[in-house]
Amino acid sequence: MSAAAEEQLRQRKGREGGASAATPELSVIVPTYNERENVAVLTWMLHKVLADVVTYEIIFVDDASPDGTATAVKQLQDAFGADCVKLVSRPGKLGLGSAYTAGLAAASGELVVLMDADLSHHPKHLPAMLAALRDSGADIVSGTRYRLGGGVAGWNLRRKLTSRGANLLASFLLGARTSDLTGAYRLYRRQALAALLQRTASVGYAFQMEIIVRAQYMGYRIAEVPIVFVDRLYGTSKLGVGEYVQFVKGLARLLVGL
Ligand SMILES: Nc1nc2c(ncn2[C@@H]2O[C@H](COP(=O)(O)OP(=O)(O)OP(=O)(O)O)[C@@H](O)[C@H]2O)c(=O)[nH]1
Ligand SMILES: [Mg+2]
Repeated sequence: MSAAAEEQLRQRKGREGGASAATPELSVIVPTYNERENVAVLTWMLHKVLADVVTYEIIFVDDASPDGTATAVKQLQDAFGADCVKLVSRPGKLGLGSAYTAGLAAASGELVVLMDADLSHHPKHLPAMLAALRDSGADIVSGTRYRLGGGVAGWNLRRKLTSRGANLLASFLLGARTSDLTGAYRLYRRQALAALLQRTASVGYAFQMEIIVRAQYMGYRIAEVPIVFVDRLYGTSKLGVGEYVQFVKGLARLLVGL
């Protein structure tokens, strides 16, 4: 076992009065498609931030990335231990929604965070998100770019306006109380996420919107924590122009279907 994995195990045992920690408190689900350059940095950052705060596992859900992301994750398993870094390998690019479901099936934590691999979702926000869940008794903590203290770094004005406009339009039309409907950085109680994934059908940004609007309509308590979203440094976006069409379709479906 590596030194890092031993250290995590030691800290888990320390927090739990020596009991073995077979079940981590937190599962971090990270879908990946061509994120070879990002997975090691993300794993290291998560370890630095979480080791003293919570017991955790990281679950990468990789869709046969041609760049060899899965091989990079396997190297991380050697370094951090296969109980700390898990890999769910799927045969091809099957999309984000089903990646979250596959990740959840492999997760053992009572708390589950969904985050992107590209370092846009900084692990430093996790302690505040965990504290907000605990203190407020919420079922979901949504990272928000659109409350005081939150923001976006590295986007041009057009992308900022598009995102803000889409959020305001959707909030207005759907009566949403959450400020960031299209963000993907969220912490869930496991049962809430399982129930929501079962019912959510949209893809892309509309998926993030549907899940949080459904959560509100289903009566789940939602807290918000400001996050600063940083545009990806390495790799390329998987979102194209079709995303706008999907968003409008998803919005229309929610308007008639909720
Ligand atoms: N497993 C899996 N992961 C995916 C798929 N599509 C995207 N991802 C991952 O989902 C996360 C979000 O995708 P991004 O391409 O970063 O989308 P985005 O953040 O909206 O756009 P950019 O940051 O501008 O690239 C990243 O970790 C991707 O690697 C997919 O079909 N399958
Ligand atoms: Mg991204």
